[in-house]
Amino acid sequence: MGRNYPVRLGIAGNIKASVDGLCQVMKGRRSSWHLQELKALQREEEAKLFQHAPGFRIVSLLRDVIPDDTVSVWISTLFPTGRKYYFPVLQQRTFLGGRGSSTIFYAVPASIGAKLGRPDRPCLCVVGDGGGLPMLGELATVRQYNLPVVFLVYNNNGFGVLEHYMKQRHGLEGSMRLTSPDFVQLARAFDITAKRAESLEDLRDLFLHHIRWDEPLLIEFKCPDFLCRGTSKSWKA
Ligand SMILES: Cc1ncc(C[n+]2csc(CCOP(=O)(O)OP(=O)(O)O)c2C)c(N)n1
Repeated sequence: MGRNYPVRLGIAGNIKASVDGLCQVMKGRRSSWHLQELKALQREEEAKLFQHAPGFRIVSLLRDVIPDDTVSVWISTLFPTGRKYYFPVLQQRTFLGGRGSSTIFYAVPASIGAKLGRPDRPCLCVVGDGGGLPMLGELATVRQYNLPVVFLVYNNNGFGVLEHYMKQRHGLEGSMRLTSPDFVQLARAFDITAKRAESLEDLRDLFLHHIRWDEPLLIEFKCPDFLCRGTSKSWKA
């Protein structure tokens, strides 16, 4: 204890007994946190995000339309860059994403593993065209084993996150563009049902009325660029 982090109060013991003991100690003490104030601040921040960070609206929309126990697997695409902060996780072990170097090729295979691990839960995989395409050969596996993962591919024909940085930091435009395929046709080539959404309304409608979570499915989301702009940095501004 104390080797990796300095410790102010070290407790070594059986977890249950220790937590029970801590509860006894804390009982009757008042928290110095003002929950009402914090809630008000949170609502204020969210209202700002709704106005200035359209990506936040997409993340919120997804939270609204997918079942609470959906296991969602993400890579760091442009719109979910704020997912770590703004996507409410409602049940344990339902939120997967590469941390640290945030590898973009993680989500597709990880979602297959997640579905196999918890076949009883819906599974949503969120990828960009850049991070998704190199791994979508795995659709063959998805088809072969009939794995009902829903893939949401945000296709902006580019490494959007990096395009944004290149523009902001170096004044370079267009350096991160990609020629991406038609993902609907690509999925259909694997005999996987595929749909296209071109607006937030389309996306909401698809999730509410056309997704049953019991078959492999791919949605290509071709959201207008301006709507999906935003990085975690600008979102917090
Ligand atoms: C394996 C790996 N290579 C490169 C990167 C650097 N990287 C971070 S985000 C990104 C672009 C992702 O593009 P895309 O998946 O199309 O999503 P978008 O940013 O367009 O929303 C890249 C290349 C990474 N995180 N992991």
